[in-house]
Amino acid sequence: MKKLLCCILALLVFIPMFVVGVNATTLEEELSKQMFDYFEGDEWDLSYHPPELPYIIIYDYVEVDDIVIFSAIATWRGVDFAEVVERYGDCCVHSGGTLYPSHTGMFVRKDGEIYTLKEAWDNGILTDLSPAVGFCMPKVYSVGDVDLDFYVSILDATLIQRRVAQLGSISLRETADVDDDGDVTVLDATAIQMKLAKVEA
Ligand SMILES: [Ca+2]
Ligand SMILES: [Ca+2]
Repeated sequence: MKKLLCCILALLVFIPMFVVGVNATTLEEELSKQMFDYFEGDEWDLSYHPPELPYIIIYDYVEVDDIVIFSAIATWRGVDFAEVVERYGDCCVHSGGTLYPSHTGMFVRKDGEIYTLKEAWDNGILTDLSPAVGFCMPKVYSVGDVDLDFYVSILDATLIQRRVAQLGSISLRETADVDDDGDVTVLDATAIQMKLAKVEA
């Protein structure tokens, strides 16, 4: 009887872990497998860093309705160290000197098909990148997040006001140009304040 109780107890403890574990890894494994096929046609660049076995790294992913936004690389590909910032609506994607293709290594899966982020955006498959804010490889920021802490707060507006002429890094400038006019001005600080006021209202 005691044994039976122990077994039941063990099952109660392990079944949820198993179920959670399966759910947590399935999507990542599925994406890895699919991206291996996706990249397979590429020429391998083993001058970069020959891994013992070529594999796919899925860095970040998020499911939104019927699509998955994720970042991935194939380890057999060379890395582009360019600092690229691309804007998609109210978000900025900062390559941080990594990942390829499309400089950013971000993809969208819908109905089993893989699209680069740019393809998905240009074709209207993805119209809001904000669920991916907080991705770290590459980094995805909200426009207005001037101090790059992944949140838009009044501190970001203050930072612009204080340092309009001296915003240093390219990513800082990109996320600070809230109204997307190509320059960082006090109007961008105002735009952040208005945005925050709208959220609070
Ligand atoms: Ca911020
Ligand atoms: Ca501006």
